[in-house]
Amino acid sequence: MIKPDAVANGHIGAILNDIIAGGFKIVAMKYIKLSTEAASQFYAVHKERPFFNDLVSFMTSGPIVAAILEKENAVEDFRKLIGATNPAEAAEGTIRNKYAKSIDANAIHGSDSDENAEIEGNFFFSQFERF
Ligand code: DGI
Repeated sequence: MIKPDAVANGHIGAILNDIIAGGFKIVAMKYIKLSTEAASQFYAVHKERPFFNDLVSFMTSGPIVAAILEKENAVEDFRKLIGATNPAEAAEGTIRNKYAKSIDANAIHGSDSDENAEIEGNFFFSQFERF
């Protein structure tokens, strides 16, 4: 997901360029705005955390780009490409280092396992939306 801050700041094109240059193939993509219910479901794993309400209101504050990406070793390589959750700790040249401003508005989301990539892909896309 390209998050609302990165969309609002005009970084969709630059981020997609970095993703494609990183060797990822776009299998599915859409431009949507999450409802409170959808964002709460997507981040349900964090529902007991103190930042949950802020996270949900941020994720529903504007449109996002959701995509399914394909690559050998995709999960690990994508997390390397996006950098640490906190942009202040994200390595030079990573997407969060270049385009994120804070830990809550951190520009991009990447799945943290193959299993979650499957679950999150199914959250956004039907079988007819993947190529
Ligand atoms: O997989 P990540 O997005 O890198 O990180 P995550 O799954 O641990 O957390 C999901 C999102 O929740 C993260 O992108 C930003 C937010 N978050 C995580 N930890 C904190 C946080 N937000 C705040 N304000 N404080 C945190 O400690």
